[in-house]
Amino acid sequence: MKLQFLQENNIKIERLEIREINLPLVHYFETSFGKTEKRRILLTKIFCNGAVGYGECTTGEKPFFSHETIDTAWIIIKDVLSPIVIGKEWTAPSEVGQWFKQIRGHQMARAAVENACWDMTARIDNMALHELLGGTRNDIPCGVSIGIQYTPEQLLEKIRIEVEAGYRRIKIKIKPGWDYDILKLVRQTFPDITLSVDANSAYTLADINLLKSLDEFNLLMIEQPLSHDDIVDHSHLQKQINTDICLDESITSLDKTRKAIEMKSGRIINLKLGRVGGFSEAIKIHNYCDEHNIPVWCGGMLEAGIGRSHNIAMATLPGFILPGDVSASKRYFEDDIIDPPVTVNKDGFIEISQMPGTGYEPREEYIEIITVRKETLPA
Ligand code: OSB
Ligand code: MG
Repeated sequence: MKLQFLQENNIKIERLEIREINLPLVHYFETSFGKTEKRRILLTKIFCNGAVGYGECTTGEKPFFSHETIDTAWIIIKDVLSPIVIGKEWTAPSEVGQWFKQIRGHQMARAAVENACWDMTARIDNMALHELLGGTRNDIPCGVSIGIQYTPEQLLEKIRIEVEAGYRRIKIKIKPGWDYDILKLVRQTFPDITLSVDANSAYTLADINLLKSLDEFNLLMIEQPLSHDDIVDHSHLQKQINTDICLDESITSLDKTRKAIEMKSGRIINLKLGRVGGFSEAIKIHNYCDEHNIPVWCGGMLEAGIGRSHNIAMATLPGFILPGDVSASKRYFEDDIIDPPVTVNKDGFIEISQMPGTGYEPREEYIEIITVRKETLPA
């Protein structure tokens, strides 16, 4: 069935649909760069010969995590990516990413299109997406990322809920003024949990003493303490602290990953599918880290169900040995856009569906209801 389709019809995008949906978060999410209460999410859907594929763009609403926003991604997909891909045939979805190589930046926009091509290929091949990617895990370990709260008590309560739910690693967001004292309190209350912190670039090397002081909390890692595009200062910092640095924002490509590892800018990589431009680049980075004994884990961007299901598929690759930030749908949204929603078992694992595709089907009617704009390309 697979070969027949591929031999007789190379796959191509006949039509590309982009839409924006709005989804309120069940609880606001605050990081050092700002607070999000409602998600504005760009979804892609591609069509070929009656087959479809879905993608989700992982941009934020504002350019605070990276330069991209949902609005820049909309323009890039419409004016730059769609003219490149529409009508052009491919035999493997990894080729699509190659066509975008000439584009500087805009990885999340590229990923939203490339990942839809992988999604469609899995459906056409009647194969599980994780299998198409080369994944080997039957379940994936999950952690949670807990934002900055109004009060320390609120944070402790959130941690308690997630620990009791079975999550295998707790990550809390830190920023100047919400760091040492908060961690001291968290550690006093939960001496044994696997704990990490994420600064989202809130510090500089001038904060070296504060960053050194965090060594006393036995953290699994400190994520992206310094500038969003830096690997030089992180390398200086890693030499001076015991806690493992994990790079998030800085890892935008395989090339950047290689340089960061060569410079010893960190010892762990948070791999985000959108931030690196899609599945092809993510697989390359995974393989590179695996060969260099650098543990990777799957980061999150407050994704709705389509992006979440793609993250889950990616996290089945063998090098994803640490718990990711991919957690249950209900932690984010009252009503996720996929059926079934993502659930996490009491031991803190997501069990991998062996169904063709992702095992999570987009709820078309519901998606239509929460759509605020839509365009079909070519126009
Ligand atoms: O730095 O990992 C991050 C959310 C939005 C932008 C950046 C980050 C995050 C998270 C949340 O930490 C991860 C999630 O639960 O999806
Ligand atoms: Mg991060």
